[in-house]
Amino acid sequence: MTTQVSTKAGSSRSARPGQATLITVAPTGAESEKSAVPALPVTLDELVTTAKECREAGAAVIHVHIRDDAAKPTLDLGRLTDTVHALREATDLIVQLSTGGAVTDSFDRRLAVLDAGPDACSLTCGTVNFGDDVFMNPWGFMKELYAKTQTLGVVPEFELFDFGHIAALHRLLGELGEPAGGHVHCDLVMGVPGGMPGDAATLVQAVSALPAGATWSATGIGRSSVPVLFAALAAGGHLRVGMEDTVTFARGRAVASNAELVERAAAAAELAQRPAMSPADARAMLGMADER
Ligand code: KMH
Ligand code: ZN
Repeated sequence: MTTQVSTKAGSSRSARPGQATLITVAPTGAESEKSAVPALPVTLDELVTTAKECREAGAAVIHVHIRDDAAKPTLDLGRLTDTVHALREATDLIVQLSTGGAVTDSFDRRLAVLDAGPDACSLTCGTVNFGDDVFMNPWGFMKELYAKTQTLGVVPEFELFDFGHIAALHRLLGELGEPAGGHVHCDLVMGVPGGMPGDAATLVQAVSALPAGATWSATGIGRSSVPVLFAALAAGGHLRVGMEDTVTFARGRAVASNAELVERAAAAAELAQRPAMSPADARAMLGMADER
């Protein structure tokens, strides 16, 4: 594994021509209501079915938020653990649990997510206005969460909603060292009301500020999902798509399933001559051990 962790911005953050595209699916999130979005997978059965369909369509990673029996977001540890096992049983996808949860979740609950034994987790690198809410990620919490990923060997994906988050990522790596797996992988989350806008110029600027040697994906929220997808491919990045980020496939047309978002991403990646990456190749890229 060629690994370079640097706290300085540098070059070579883009995929080589012909290198495959890592596609992450984020199927559920914590924000949409099942009653408003009936296609949203909220039960374990629905999530497993979605995972299989998305794997078939070209996803290599699944970013997981779960719901309770009333379809409300939960970080219940037993449910999270069962979910990790069920997804592993049914697919070879990399299972990445959200440590962001919902804006109402406590720091303690968010830290405890790692005890469910996922392959990977999200780790947001700073607080951000989040629509009418605030998504809290103060420095002390970030550090504690990152240290726990290192102790448990869970591979973090650094979620970057704004430019200050990139500065905080450099600081985190400088103070605590390299992540589990030794490789830095980031996700630019663009177009959140309160975060950086989802457009090509912003994406290029953000990528140029990432640590040297880092790989990155990007996702655009809502109407920025398609422009960010094409900008990410053009700039040599990887992709995240899913109903966590958009519930509209095209103007006036609701998303029918997560799989159709993955299919669209895989088709665009194929056109860009960087076809979808297998989970095994994604594990190698991220410095992960083989399937657990
Ligand atoms: N639901 C958002 C408040 C993550 O998964 O780590 C946070 C979020 C980020 O979705
Ligand atoms: Zn999430």
